[in-house]
Amino acid sequence: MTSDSRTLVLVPTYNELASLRSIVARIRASVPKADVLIIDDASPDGTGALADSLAATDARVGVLHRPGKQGLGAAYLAGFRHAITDDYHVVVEIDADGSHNPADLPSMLDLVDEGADLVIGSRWVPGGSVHNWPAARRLISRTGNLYSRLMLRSRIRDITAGYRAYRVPVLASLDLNGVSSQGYCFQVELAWTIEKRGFRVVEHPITFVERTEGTSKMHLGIVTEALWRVTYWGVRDRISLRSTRRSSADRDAGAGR
Ligand SMILES: Nc1nc2c(ncn2[C@@H]2O[C@H](COP(=O)(O)OP(=O)(O)OP(=O)(O)O)[C@@H](O)[C@H]2O)c(=O)[nH]1
Ligand SMILES: [Mg+2]
Repeated sequence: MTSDSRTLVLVPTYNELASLRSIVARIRASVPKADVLIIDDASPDGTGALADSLAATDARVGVLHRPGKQGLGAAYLAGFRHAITDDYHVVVEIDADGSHNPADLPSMLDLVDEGADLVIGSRWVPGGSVHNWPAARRLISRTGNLYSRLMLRSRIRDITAGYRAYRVPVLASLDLNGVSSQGYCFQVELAWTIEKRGFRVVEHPITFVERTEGTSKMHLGIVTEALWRVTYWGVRDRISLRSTRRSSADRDAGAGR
């Protein structure tokens, strides 16, 4: 049984006029009891106006207009605050470009019902796949995930994935004001923080389909942000682990004297 009630599906948009109507219809069909919040950063192509018209004809659809493009991370943080304030049980992240199939949502929500704190729609676990990605894009994703896993000592296979369901009280327990990364790195930071806190992270295999409409907002800055932040966190954790070990060894030696 899927409890899609008290679920808020966040759909961040920047210039997604071509795909927004279809993705919202597919989400509504897949999880009819869930609410949908479109978070638009003043898209110049009129996505915000389309979002308003979708909301005007469907009480389960709402729109959060933001004054300008501030990045995916900032858009999602605004959506999370909304989910916390309005007392939702589960909050979902999904791209507006059709890369994530809303038909996966009932299974992902079932996993939350069964006890997962974070469910990641994963391309890189058995059963998961990617359609229509050039070899270079696959390589970036696979290498970035492997590097993050090793640096952060994480068990998550697709830590950069943007298709997710979070248990809202878990998000509420985090210091969201302290989350500062933006693109893929925003996803890495949140998943890693949740995993480190000992919450239950489950990966659900999905087929990711490259967008066929609109243009990607991915750029080199997003990749370099992830690279330097993951490196910084990994090195910082190793240094603090080493100094913790050293001070407990000193303490033990002192006690043995
Ligand atoms: N509100 C808001 N949404 C954004 C922003 N940047 C990206 N998005 C949305 O975030 C989702 C993911 O962005 P994409 O451009 O598809 O990025 P991607 O999926 O990493 O890259 P591709 O695989 O090339 O499509 C889409 O729904 C975008 O419209 C932003 O600054 N603000
Ligand atoms: Mg995309």
